[in-house]
Amino acid sequence: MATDIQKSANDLLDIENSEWRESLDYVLQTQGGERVRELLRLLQVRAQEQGVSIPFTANTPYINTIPRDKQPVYPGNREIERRIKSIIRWNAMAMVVRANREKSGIGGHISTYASVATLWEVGFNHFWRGRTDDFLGDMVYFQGHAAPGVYARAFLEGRLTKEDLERFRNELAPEGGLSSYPHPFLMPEFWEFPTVSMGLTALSAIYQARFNHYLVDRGLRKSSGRKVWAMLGDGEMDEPESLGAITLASREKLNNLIFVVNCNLQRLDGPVRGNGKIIQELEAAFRGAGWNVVKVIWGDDWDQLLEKDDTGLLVRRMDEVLDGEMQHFTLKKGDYVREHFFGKYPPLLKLVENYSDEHLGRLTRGGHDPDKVYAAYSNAISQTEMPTVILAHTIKGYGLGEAGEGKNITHSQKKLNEDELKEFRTRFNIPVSDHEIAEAPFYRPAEDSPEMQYLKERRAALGGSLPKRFPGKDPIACQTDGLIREYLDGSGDRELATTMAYVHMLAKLLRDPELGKLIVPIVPDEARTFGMEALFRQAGIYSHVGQLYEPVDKASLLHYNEKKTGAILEEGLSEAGSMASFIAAGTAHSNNGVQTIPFYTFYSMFGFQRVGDLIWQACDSRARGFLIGATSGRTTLAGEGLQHQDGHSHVLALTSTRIKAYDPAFAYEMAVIVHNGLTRMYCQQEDLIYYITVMNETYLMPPMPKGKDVRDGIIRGMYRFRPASLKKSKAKAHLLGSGAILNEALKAQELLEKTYKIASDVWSVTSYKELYTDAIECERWNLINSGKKARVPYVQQLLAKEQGVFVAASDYMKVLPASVAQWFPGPLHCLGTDGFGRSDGRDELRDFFEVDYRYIAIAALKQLDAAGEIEPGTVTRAIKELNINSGKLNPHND
Ligand SMILES: Cc1ncc(C[n+]2csc(CCOP(=O)(O)OP(=O)(O)O)c2C)c(N)n1
Ligand SMILES: [Mg+2]
Repeated sequence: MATDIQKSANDLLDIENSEWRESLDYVLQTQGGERVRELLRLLQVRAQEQGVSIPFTANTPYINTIPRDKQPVYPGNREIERRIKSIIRWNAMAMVVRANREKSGIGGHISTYASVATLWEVGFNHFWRGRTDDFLGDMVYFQGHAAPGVYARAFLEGRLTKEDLERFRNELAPEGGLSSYPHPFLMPEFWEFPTVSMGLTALSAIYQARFNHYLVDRGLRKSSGRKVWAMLGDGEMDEPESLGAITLASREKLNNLIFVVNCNLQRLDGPVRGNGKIIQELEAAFRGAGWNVVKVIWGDDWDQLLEKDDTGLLVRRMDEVLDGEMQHFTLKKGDYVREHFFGKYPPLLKLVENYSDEHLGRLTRGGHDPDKVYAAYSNAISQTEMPTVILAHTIKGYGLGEAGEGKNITHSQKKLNEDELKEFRTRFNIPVSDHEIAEAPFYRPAEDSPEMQYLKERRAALGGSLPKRFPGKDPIACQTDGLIREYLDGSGDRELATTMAYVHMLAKLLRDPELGKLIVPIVPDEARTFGMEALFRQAGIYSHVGQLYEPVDKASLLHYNEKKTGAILEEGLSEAGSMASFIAAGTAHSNNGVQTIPFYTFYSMFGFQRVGDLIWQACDSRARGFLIGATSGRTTLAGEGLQHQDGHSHVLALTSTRIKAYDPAFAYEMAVIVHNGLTRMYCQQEDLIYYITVMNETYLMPPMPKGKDVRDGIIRGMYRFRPASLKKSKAKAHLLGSGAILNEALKAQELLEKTYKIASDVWSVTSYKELYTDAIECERWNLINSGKKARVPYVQQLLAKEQGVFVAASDYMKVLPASVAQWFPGPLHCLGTDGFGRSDGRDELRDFFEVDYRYIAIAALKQLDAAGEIEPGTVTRAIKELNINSGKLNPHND
C-alpha cells in the first residue's frame, strides 16, 4: 500500500518534471534561447524572494556545450583526415618505441599524443595558419609531451626525414637530433615556444595574447586576427601558474586567445581527479573568471543517445559518474559499460537495449570526434569579447589497447611488444606487414597518394607549415654611444643611486627617435619604489581601454596615466606575469617580426628566486632584453629584512649561460653595460639576456677613469678602479669591490694606507660571472686541446703582474669571488653576505655581514700577516682599533 502511494507520487513528480521540460522546449523553439535565459532568471529571483536558497554553481550539466543541431557542417574529408591521423599516430608511436630500443631509458611519450591527435589534426587541417608575407601566422603552444606527434606530422609534410625521426632524443648524434620536447634553443628554426615546464604554457600564452594587442595598440603591428592557441594537459592545470592569470585574460578581453585542455582525466601517476570531475572543476574556474567555456565531452553516438532519452536520467548519470570510474569504462569492455554505467537506472538499460556490447565499448569521447572538435574551434575563433577554453574529453593512450590505454601506467609507456604493435597497426590500418612489424618501421604514403595530396593542400591553404620559428632580424641599436655619453662624466657634486641613473637612462631611451617606440618597460607594482613614477606620465601605462576614470592625482605632474598607447606594462603584483610579458616582448624579434626591447625592473629578491623557471624558459625561448634587479644587495637595501634583502641572485644567475650578469657600482658602469647589451642583443643579434642589479644607496658617481682598458674591463668583469697612492710600501693588497660595496673597498684603501701604511689597489668587479665563464671556458679548451698554446683566462692575465694579497667584498654570497679564486696569483679572502637578511640600518647590516671597510681592511692585514709581510700583532691591534667584536653574531647561523 505504502509503496503504491509512493509510486504514484513519483509518477506525479515525473509528469511534473516533463511538463516543465516541455514548457522550456516550447519557449526555446518559439522564442529562442534569450527568452529561456530571461525566464530562468525570473524563476531564480522568485525562488530567492520566497527564501529558497539556490546553491551557487558555475557549472553546466556534464554534456557538450554546443548542441548537435548547432554544429557547423564539417568542411573536410573525414575519411582522408582519419587516414592521415592514423599514420601520424603510428609514426609518433614508432619514434618513441624505436628510440627506446636503440638506447634503453632514452625516454619519450606515446600516450599523450595518442590522446590529443584529433584535437591537433583538426587544428592542422582547418584552423592553424602559418606565416605568409602578409600574415604572421597563429601562435600554437604544443603540449610538450606530445612532441612526437608534431615531428611525425612534419615527417609527412616533408619537413623532416626518416633519419631525423630516427634521431629523436639523440641530439648529440653528429648530424644532430630532434629534441625531446619543444625547445627553440635547440631547434631554432622549428620550435617557437618551450612548453614542457608544466604551468608556464598557460601563463605565457595569456601574456603573449595580451602582448599581441599591446603591439597593435602602440602602433607597432597591424591588427590581423592572429590567434594564440595553448594546447594544455588537464594534470598541468593543477600548477598554480596555469590558472593564476586567467582573470587577466578575461579582463583584457583577449578574444585572440584559445586554451584547449586535453582532458584525458589522467596525469603521470594516475587520475587527475579520481574522486571528482576535472572538466567540471575547470569549467567552474574559467566561467567564474569570465571565459567562454566550451565543453567537448561526448562523441556523436552519445549525443544520439541523449536525444533519445526523455527521462533526463542519462544526463544525471553523466553528471554523477566520477573520473575514477570513467577510467574503468575506458579499460573494460562493453558489457561492463552496460552493467555499470547504464545499469544504474533501468530506463537507461532500455535505452541501449539494441546496442551490442561491442558498440557500447566504442562509444567515443568528444575529444576524439572531429565534428565536435571542429564545432568547438569554430566557436572559439569567432569570439569577439572574451577568451575561450575548450575542455575536451579524451582517452590517455588512445589506441594503445592492452599496452596502456586508460591505464595508470600509460604516461610512461615507451615500449610495445610485437603483439601490441600488431594490434596498434590493425586498429589504425597501417600498411605494415607482419614480417616488418617487429621493426616498427616509419610509414610515409607515396607523394601522389590522396593522403599526401590532401595534407599538403590543406597546409598550403592555411599558409604553410607550422610550427616554424623565424629567427633573425635586421640590426638595430648600432649607434647608441651618444645615449650613454653623459653618464660617463660622473654626477659632479650630486649624490645618486645606480637605480636613479638607470631610470634616467630608461627615460632617455624612451625618448630616443630610433629606439623609443621599441622600449617596453615592465614593472610589477613597484615603480614608485624604484623612482620610476615619472615614466607614468612620460610614457603612459598601457591599458587597452585607456583610462575610464579620472585619477585622483590628476593635478599632479606624475599622475597615474593609463592610456591605450602607453608603453609601460604595469603588471600589478605578478612577477610571474611580468616575466611572461618579458618573454613575449623579448621574443618579438622572431615571433612578431618587431624588435621590442624589454626592460623588466623588479625587486631583485623576487627575480631569480621567485620566477627562476620562467627566466630559464626565457633563455630557451631565445628572448632578448634587460632584467633589472632593483633594490639589490643584502646590506644596501636597509630595513627590509629577511625576505627582501637579496644577496644571492647573482649566484642564481650563474645557472644559465645565456645570461650576462652585472653588479655595477657606478652610473658609468651601468651605462657601459646597457650599451653593450643593446649592441650585442639588437645590433649583433645575439640571443642573450642582461641581468643588471641596481642599488638604492646614493653617493657621488665618479667619471669613468681614463685608460683604454676600462670600458673593456667593465664588460669583461673587472678593472683597476683606483691604484694605490702610497708609492713606497713593502706590502701590497688588492681590494676588490662590487656594487655599493665598492665604496667600502675605497674606504678600506684609505684606512690601510693612512693607518697601516699599506699600499692597496682597488678593483671594481662588475661581474664575477663573466670572469668565471671566461676562465672555465679557457680551462675546458686547454683540457681537450693539449699541445696547443694554452689559453689564459682574462682574470689571470689581468692580475699576472700583481703581487700581494687579495680581498674581495660584495653584497652577495662569498661563493661568487670564490668561484674565480684559483686563477688569482695570490691568496684571496672572500667577504660576502651569506645568511638571512635583517631589518636594520646599512651600517649595522654591513657590520653584521662583515662586509664593511673594517672587515676588508682586517682581511687584508690578516693575509699579509700570514705571509709574514707586516709586524706581528698588527691584526690584533687593528681588530681592537676598528672596534670589531670577536664574539659577535654569526650571520651564517644566528
Ligand atoms: C613543472 C613540472 N613538473 C613535473 C613535470 C613532469 N611531468 C611531465 S608530464 C606530467 C604529467 C602531465 O599530465 P597532463 O598535464 O594531464 O598531460 P597528459 O600527458 O595527461 O596529456 C608530469 C608530472 C614537468 N614536466 N613539469
Ligand atoms: Mg592528462
